Amino acid sequence: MIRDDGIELNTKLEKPEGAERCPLAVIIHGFTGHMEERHIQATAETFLSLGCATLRVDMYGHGKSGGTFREHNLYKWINNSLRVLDEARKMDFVTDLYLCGHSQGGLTAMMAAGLKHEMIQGLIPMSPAWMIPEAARKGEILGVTFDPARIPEVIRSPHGWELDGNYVRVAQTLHVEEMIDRYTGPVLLIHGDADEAVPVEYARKAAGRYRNARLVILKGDTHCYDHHLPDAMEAIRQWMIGR
Ligand code: FER
Repeated sequence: MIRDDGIELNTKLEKPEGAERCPLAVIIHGFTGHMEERHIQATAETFLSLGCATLRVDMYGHGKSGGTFREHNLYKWINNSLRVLDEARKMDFVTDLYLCGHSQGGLTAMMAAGLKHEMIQGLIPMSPAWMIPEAARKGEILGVTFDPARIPEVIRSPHGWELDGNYVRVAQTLHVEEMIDRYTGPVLLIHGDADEAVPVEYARKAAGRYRNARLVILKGDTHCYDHHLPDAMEAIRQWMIGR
């Protein structure tokens, strides 16, 4: 557990066997997700197999962390990630810090990497949902539409979730390009070209804008790598070995 401004964040630290000092990868799940999802677990296992410790975290209002889903927003998630990175930096076995996030966690990782650029030796946004701010400015969130100038108190999805309107107000203020420009370290972007939640064009756009990026597109794969998860993990392995 790590406390962030009174909120308990559920975390899981795992270290590779036998390593005294090693790098550490912070791993962040997506919207409605948590640290035990198949693709998040696989990501942790991949880093561990490469001799890299992992720190998975359930973000505000998700998994076993404090806060409610309805009250979560991207400022809270970005603050959570800064707090977790500070905690990770203090662990005395840690050599380098990697930051990895899936979807909304990928967007969060991109924002945090911009804010803490000198602290992060590698950034791995997986299917990052970095169109959320743009979509929120246009009046859309996961297929639910609204007047962007008259944000409702609550956003209700046909899938059953409810989000406070503040989620949208916060999202509208984020300018991801500026945060991309602030992070000049190495980046690995992974994205399926049959992603149903985040268009693959956003991965191409991010790869073109980052100073030092590799882009791996998984042919025919979905948002959570339903078809080619081992290929997504192999992309991480190859990139890490090449560093
Ligand atoms: C959206 C598209 C994708 C959105 C969130 C996502 C909240 C994130 C998905 C994920 O994290 O898996 O419009 O709005």
